[in-house]
Amino acid sequence: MKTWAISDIHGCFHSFLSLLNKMDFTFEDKLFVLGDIIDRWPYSRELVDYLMSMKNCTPLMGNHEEMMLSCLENDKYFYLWCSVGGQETLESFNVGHPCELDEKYINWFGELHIYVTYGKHVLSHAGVDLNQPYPFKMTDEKREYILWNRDVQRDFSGKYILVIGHTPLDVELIKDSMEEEVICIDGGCVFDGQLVAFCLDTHELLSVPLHEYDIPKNV
Ligand SMILES: [Mn+2]
Repeated sequence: MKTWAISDIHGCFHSFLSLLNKMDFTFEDKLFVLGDIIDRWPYSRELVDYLMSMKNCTPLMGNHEEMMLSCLENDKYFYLWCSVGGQETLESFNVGHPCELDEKYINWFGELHIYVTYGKHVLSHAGVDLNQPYPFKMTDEKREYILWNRDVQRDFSGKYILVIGHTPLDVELIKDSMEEEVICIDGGCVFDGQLVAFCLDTHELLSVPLHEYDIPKNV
C-alpha cells in the first residue's frame, strides 16, 4: 500500500490515467489530488466523474475550483474565470454557467479539502503558512494564502514537509527538491510539461508527458 499525491491535472484526464497506470495504482493505495483539477484542457468532467468514483482518493481545492465556486456567489468573477480555462470546463460539462451544474458536482466542489495532513506532510494547493502560531486555524486570509500564494514560507525546523502544486516547475527541479521542506509537484502538464506523482511514503517521483488524447484537435 502506498500513498501518493498528484497536482494540477487541469482536465488532462488521459494523462492522469496513464500516470495511475505507471504508478501501478490499486484500490489498496491512497491518492491525494492537490487542486486545480479542472480548467484549461478539455476533459474536466471525465476527470471529476472518475475522481468521484474513486473510494481511495481525497481531492483538495485549488484556486481554479475556488474561482468556479465564486461564480455561484457573484457573477463579477465569471468572465475572469472563463478566460483562465473555465470556458473549457463549461464545455466539458455542457453548461453555460456553473449554476447549471448538477447539484452532485456543486456539492463535490464545495466539499473539497483546503489542506490535509499525512504524518509530517502537510498537503495543499499553494501551501500553508506553517510559521504562523496557529497555521491550521482557518481564516479568510489563510484560506486565500493556501489557494493562491506564489511565494510560500519555508524553514519549519524539520517539523513539517509541505507538499504543494500551483506553480509549474521543470521535473528535474522537482527531483532535486525531494529532501527539502517544501516539495512542489506541479510539473506543468498543462503547459506541455509533465504530470507528476509523488509517493509520500518513499519520496519517489513518477511522471508522464501530456497525453496526445488530451490535446484538442483544433490546437
Ligand atoms: Mn493553481
